[in-house]
Amino acid sequence: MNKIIFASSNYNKFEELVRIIKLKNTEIIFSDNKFEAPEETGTTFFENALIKAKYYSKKFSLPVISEDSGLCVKALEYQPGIFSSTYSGTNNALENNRKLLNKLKDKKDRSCFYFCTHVFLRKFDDPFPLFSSSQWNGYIAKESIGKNGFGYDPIFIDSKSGLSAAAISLKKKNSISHRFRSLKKLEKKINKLNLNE
Ligand code: ITT
Repeated sequence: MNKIIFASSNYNKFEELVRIIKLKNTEIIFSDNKFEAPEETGTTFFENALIKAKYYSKKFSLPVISEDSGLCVKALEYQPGIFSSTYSGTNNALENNRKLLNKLKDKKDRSCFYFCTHVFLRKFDDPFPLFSSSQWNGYIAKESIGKNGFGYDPIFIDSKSGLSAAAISLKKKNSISHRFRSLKKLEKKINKLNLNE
C-alpha cells in the first residue's frame, strides 16, 4: 500500500478529501499538526499550495497532496481570497463570517466563488508537480444558514440550488464543491502514475 500525506492543518478539508478522492492501492494520511505549519508567503493560491506541498514532503519524506483555498467576493475585489482562513485576524470562522457580512452590508452585488488549487509532489524536489484547480460559484447570504460544513459555508449560497453550503449534506457538498471538482482532476492525473517508480 502506498502512503500519501495530506499536507494540511485543517481536518475539515481532510474529511472532505478522503471521501472524494480514490487512489489505486494508496492510503491518504492527515499530516495532523505534527509539524508547525509553514508560512504562506505566496500571492496566489497556487504558490501557497506549492509552499505547503514542498514543506511537508520534506518533513515526512513521503509524497504529498496540499490544498490552498478560499472565498473570493466580487464586490470586495475578490477578497478575502488567499487570506480567507484568518480574515478577521484570527482563524475563528464565526469572526470571519461576521466581518464579511459587515463588509457587504451596503453592497448590492453579493456574488462570490470558492476557489481551490491542489498540488501533488512525489518528493520535495519533484521537478514534475501535478496540480489542479476549480471554483464553485455562489453568493453571500444576509445571515448564517445551516449547521453543516465549516468556514464560510453558513453564509455561502450555491448559485444553482439557492441552498447554503451548511444546509446541504456533506455528501451533496462533496458532489458539487470546488474541492470535489479540483480533486477529481488530480485523481485522474495521480492514477496514471506509478508511485513505486
Ligand atoms: P491549511 O493551510 O493548513 O491547509 P487552512 O484552513 O489555513 O489550512 P487555507 O490557507 O487554504 O487553509 O485557507 C482555506 C480557508 O478558506 C478555510 O480555512 C476557510 O476559511 C475557507 N474555505 C475554503 N474552502 C472552504 C469550504 O469548502 N467551506 C468553507 N470554507 C472554506
